[in-house]
Amino acid sequence: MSFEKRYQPYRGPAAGWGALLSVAKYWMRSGNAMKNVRALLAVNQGNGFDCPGCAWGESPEKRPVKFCENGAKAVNWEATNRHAGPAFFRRYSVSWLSGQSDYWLEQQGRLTHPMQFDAASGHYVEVSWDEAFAFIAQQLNQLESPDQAEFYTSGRASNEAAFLYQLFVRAYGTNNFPDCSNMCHEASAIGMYESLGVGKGTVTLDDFAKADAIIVMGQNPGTNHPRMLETLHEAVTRGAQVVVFNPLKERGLERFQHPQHPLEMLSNGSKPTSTAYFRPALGGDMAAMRGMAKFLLQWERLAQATGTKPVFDQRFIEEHTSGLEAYVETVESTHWDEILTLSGMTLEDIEAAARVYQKASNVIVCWAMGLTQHAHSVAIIQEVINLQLLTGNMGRPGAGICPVRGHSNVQGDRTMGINELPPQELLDAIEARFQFKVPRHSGHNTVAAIKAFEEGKSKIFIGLGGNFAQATPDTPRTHAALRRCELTVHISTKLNRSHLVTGKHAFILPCLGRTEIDMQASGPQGVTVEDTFSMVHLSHGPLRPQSSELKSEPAIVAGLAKAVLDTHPIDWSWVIEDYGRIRALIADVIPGFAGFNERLKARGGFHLGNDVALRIWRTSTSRARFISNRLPGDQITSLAEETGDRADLLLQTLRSHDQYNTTVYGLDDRYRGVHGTRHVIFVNAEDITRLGFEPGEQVDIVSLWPDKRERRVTSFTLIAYDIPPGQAAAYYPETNPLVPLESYGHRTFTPTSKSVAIKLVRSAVEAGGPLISYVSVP
Ligand SMILES: Nc1nc2c(c(=O)[nH]1)N[C@H]1C(S)=C(S)[C@@H](COP(=O)(O)OP(=O)(O)OC[C@H]3O[C@@H](n4cnc5c(=O)[nH]c(N)nc54)[C@H](O)[C@@H]3O)O[C@H]1N2
Ligand SMILES: Nc1nc2c(c(=O)[nH]1)N[C@H]1C(S)=C(S)[C@@H](COP(=O)(O)OP(=O)(O)OC[C@H]3O[C@@H](n4cnc5c(=O)[nH]c(N)nc54)[C@H](O)[C@@H]3O)O[C@H]1N2
Ligand SMILES: [Mo]
Repeated sequence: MSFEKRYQPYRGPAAGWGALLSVAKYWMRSGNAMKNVRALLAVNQGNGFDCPGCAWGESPEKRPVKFCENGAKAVNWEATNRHAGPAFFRRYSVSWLSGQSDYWLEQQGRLTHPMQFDAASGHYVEVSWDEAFAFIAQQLNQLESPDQAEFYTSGRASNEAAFLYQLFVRAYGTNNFPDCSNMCHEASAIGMYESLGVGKGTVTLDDFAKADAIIVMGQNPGTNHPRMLETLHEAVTRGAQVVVFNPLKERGLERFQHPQHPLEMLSNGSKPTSTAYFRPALGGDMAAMRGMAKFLLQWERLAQATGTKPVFDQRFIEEHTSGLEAYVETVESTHWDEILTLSGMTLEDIEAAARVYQKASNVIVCWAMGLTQHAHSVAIIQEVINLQLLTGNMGRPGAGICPVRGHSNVQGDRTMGINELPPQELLDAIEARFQFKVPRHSGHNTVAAIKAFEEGKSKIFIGLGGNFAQATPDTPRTHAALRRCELTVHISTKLNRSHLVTGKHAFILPCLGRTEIDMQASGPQGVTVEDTFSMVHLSHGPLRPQSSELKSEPAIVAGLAKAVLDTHPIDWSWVIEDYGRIRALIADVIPGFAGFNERLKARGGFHLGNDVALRIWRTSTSRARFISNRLPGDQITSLAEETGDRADLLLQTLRSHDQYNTTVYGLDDRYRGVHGTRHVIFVNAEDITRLGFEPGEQVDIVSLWPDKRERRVTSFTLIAYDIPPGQAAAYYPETNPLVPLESYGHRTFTPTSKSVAIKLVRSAVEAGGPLISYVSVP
């Protein structure tokens, strides 16, 4: 792997040879090459395990290879032969480890033993599971109120682990369930619930094969959902339209080389993955959709006047929707100049997009973080839905909406009840089944949890996976808040920074990963997950555990629960003997899971069903609702009014090709041409000149916010990049210190990671800083 710092634009297709080489590199680096071939071949297979990468679904048909480059990185990352055990922690103190990069920390390998922080020596020291559980239980039982503890979940946790966790926490007495979803697809869930009565995607993989237009908004599947490229590629090949809305020209959304097509590989050929590419302003998609709706309305009127084929689906609108009149009024009263300014698109582009949309009979709209991490994200999602309702593209084959989920089981975790605002029906069902008084008041989301720590109101943090300290906004402030805790506990596979941001007491509880055999009293256990398409299936790890001391996530949750609650409300040890017993409880409580154990026997699992797909609307009007929201104002201008200071640029924070959220696998971002460093900021060449800098120069980035706190990250190299003027992009989590804790989405509380107002300041350049060799864009 190259450590040379270099920028050189990439011209090849996505996937293909580059991906194959990269798979080989990570595979060799895992130190477990032979063992991991077996593991990789079991990825996403009927009898294998669910890829711990993204939540894209898999068709049940048999194929020898069902993983992608980044899935292979995730597997090799987990199934490494390196270990961070007791000897490692004797050698390195927490303060020494804190000086290392996130990349270095995760490179140290798998955690092998439960560890307890010893404040006197400043080291983590080995502890037995029983002692750990007893200590944590004593701390939890000692709080004045259960609401002083926060129970975080990251979306890799299985259904079985998540269900037990929520049962334990509710029986303990709180709904404080901050989770990664709060920072991710919250806007999709809120927007969709209100408009449609369902918070999940309405389509399955089959629908993609039937769509004649697929719109991909605010998403970079070439890196984050690589298996989706196959779907897009197939769509383009059969003549469907694939329309992209993305300010960046993401390589995977332009060309793709199929790594499993020998001819394409040998001829080094490639095929397009899109047919049209539009580049909106950050947060400009709502305005773009509004513009499209304006064209559709105009054409509908023309069709009515001339008696030609209608544009709207009048029958669907009449039978199934409410709120059309108010929406049409809103569309009409939105002025073009506002639409053009906010969307950052030309009238011609908006018309072209509307034309493609109008011509297609079946349209699917997909999206990810580019739509959900803005202040007005709920309104963006609802505008997408409004458009689909006008044309009846909802609840029929080949049409619908698809919020493409992030973590492999983030959707399942919500289904299992990881929710700080639980639906009353869920609480009723838990109460009826387990006969205890469940807490009814709402709990803390991620931002509220950080605030509660900061104010000293919450005192215990327990994390089921994830990397809370790094994934969350306002990093130094969040770290300070976590340090105020009495106790921090992390259930993890690998070392990360959250383990080093300790409360007064701290524990690391190491767990089995997806790739490993989970042996319990009744034999090896499988766990279940739910993908983006609401398919639920079993996952069985094929590899021997990395250490005999590891426990599974369900076993750790049950161990904690037993220490806190003994056998209330269930016999925690008994259910761990056979996870079928946990699934039987899930079947009793969670809608859609009746006969759970039986239904898992079907190849590829089973579909949970989706009311929208059946045109059943569980909304306040019992119909699909057009919801009219106002376009937001210009963010930089309104912030300038509040702060008296005008930002240079609007920054989006995103993922490189070599990372999984806060886990940094490597320092390259192949498709964006960056090698050997992550300390770069992508800015348009004109903006670089306008701001008085030169490409390749080092800058500090500061963000603006009314509270006037200093938020700064230092020494980022300026890359002159093909990005719309006024915008910038840089990697997460390095830029999280710039995201103010109070800058979150309206109603979502999702940090606005895709729109941060920033200024650039010349860095005091240190010798040996991140200067990189620079091949400029021709
Ligand atoms: N290999 C790998 N796979 C992953 C992850 C990973 O880190 N690595 N993370 C997982 C998780 S948890 C998630 S949530 C997903 C994330 O998947 P993505 O959402 O694809 O991830 P990001 O890197 O945040 O990319 C955001 C994309 O949206 C575009 N964008 C930003 N702002 C806007 C906007 O205002 N409008 C439009 N139209 N586009 C915009 C950016 O240019 C970029 O292409 O991936 C999942 N899969
Ligand atoms: N600025 C900015 N911030 C963001 C985002 C952004 O785009 N920009 N994206 C947001 C999004 S979409 C998300 S989802 C969050 C992600 O937030 P998190 O889910 O909290 O973070 P991850 O980096 O996915 O967590 C990685 C850690 O999980 C642990 N882990 C891995 N596998 C397992 C396992 O099988 N079991 C257990 N118990 N632990 C495991 C490892 O110890 C690893 O270090 O970040 C959010 N933060
Ligand atoms: Mo996510």
